[in-house]
Amino acid sequence: IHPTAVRRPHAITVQSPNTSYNNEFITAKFANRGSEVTVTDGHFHVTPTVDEYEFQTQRAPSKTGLMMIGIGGNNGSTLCATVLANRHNMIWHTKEGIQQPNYIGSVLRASTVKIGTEPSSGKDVHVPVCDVLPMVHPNDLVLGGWDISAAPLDKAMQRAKVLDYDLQRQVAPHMALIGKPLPSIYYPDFIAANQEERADNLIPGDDKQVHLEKIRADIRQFRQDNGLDRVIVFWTANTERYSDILPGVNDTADNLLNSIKSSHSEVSPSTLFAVAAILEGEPFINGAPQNTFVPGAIELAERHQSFIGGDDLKSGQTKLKSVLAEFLVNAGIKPLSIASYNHLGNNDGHNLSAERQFKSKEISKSSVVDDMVESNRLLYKAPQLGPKGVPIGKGEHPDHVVVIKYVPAVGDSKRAIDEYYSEIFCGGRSTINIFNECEDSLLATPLILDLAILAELLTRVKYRKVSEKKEFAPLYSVLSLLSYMLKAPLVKPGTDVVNSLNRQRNALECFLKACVGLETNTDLLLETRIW
Ligand code: NAI
Ligand code: DG6
Repeated sequence: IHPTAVRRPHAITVQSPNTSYNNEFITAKFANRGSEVTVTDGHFHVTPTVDEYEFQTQRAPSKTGLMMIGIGGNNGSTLCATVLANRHNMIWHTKEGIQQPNYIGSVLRASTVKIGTEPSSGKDVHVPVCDVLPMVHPNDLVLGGWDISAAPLDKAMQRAKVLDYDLQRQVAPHMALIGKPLPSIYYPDFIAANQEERADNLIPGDDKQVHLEKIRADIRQFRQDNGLDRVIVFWTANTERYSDILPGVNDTADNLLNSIKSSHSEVSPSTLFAVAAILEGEPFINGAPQNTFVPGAIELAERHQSFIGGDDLKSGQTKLKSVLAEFLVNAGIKPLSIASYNHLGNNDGHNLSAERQFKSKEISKSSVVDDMVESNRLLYKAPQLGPKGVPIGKGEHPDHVVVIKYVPAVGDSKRAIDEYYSEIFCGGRSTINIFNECEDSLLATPLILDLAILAELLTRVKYRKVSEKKEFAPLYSVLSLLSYMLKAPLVKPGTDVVNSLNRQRNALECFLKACVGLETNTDLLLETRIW
């Protein structure tokens, strides 16, 4: 078995008065340190702050199902086939030789976190991220979901043309057991017209309230049939166009529920699925870029204390962009333009060749450098202030262009080309060009697994502020801790989006460690700097 797929018992015990264990829970005290800054006459007054919290994590992972909307697509079918290959420890032949299944590309299973140093050698000790807290093993996820295409999963896998033939051959009988996806809802106005011929597996009628009830019943049935404690509902279906945000329609939870009752045309399939999951108390994650989480959906999640996360899986080009842009800006170099081009030939590319669906993707791919630019007003001028000190526009910003083209011949193998053109010392210029070629669905699948497994974990974590002496409460509904895997992270309304990949990863690591009472990351390494 490949090390990333090995099943380990929970491997860490923290010996500290701040951390306690019983059969049911891990409870840990955590000091949340920060500082408050006020500015007077250009002078910054900084006051360190500290708030004491306690985290309580239920130790036993839930028996978890993953219901994917779009299960018959490239991501959905690849995820099912690779989990099955891992579960049955299949090996297959490729032109390179014998291949073993693994979970490479999963942050949880294939990357590590430093938990301290070994006293005698002073060497850092790293463990897999999934060992910090008890998490669901991906092999144990019960898989199911919906698709507007009736192709059974073995045929859907063939259609996707992602996996080697020898693996497809072996996994096909297992895929056939998952069978045909559940019928889904199809409102043609939301995805590209070129998808119509796929739509042969539909919940009949056009009554959106009836559709909502049917999706809710599907979730309940899946939970019951498989004896599940938790179902993660995941949108990995086609990218939809943006929904218009209309006062009285989708701006509040009640308006959204009424709009579903009256089958308002601006309620998208993805929002309907999100509402179904929220009302069932199950986490919903949006792996595509459209604005599924209209304000009414966010308010509904808050009202039901259900968990939501999104938007849009961040697999290759955007991940690299958030790293490179941060590197350049933090090095004091000024990107003047970032021009990103990609072409691909899978069904996602076909759908994105339509203008309105491309627009959704363009928006999510474009926001990724905003916080880096905003953090450095030495390089980029701040926006001018209007009346009452309100900023006008976003201020100076690099030119940022995103192009996507559909080239059927290359299938799932996406080509991404990026040019970073920057100002350097005393008027100089630097150009960095990147060419990346990758199997899109093989990058996306581990992200879907990580998101589902983290979402399940976060439903088991509760917190309380020590000074308030209240009961433990669930985390806030919008799971911004999932940002590392998402291009346009959804965050608590009114709070800033963090795009920096390093900061996103750091937040996740710090949170997991805080839940077991370990200090947050520090690279101070004081002992190596002093006598
Ligand atoms: P795909 O086109 O192969 O699969 C989408 C599936 O969704 C299709 O089987 C389609 O029939 C189904 N579908 C469409 N509307 C539906 C509905 N209302 N209900 C149920 N099923 C529906 O696309 P792929 O490559 O699997 O990507 C899925 C989504 O993930 C796309 O929106 C894509 O933009 C997004 N994404 C993919 C990434 C990747 O690297 N593969 C990365 C980032 C996002
Ligand atoms: C072409 O842009 C298709 C898209 O679905 C991307 O493959 C996907 O959004 C991943 O994008 P990125 O920028 O994370 O590689």
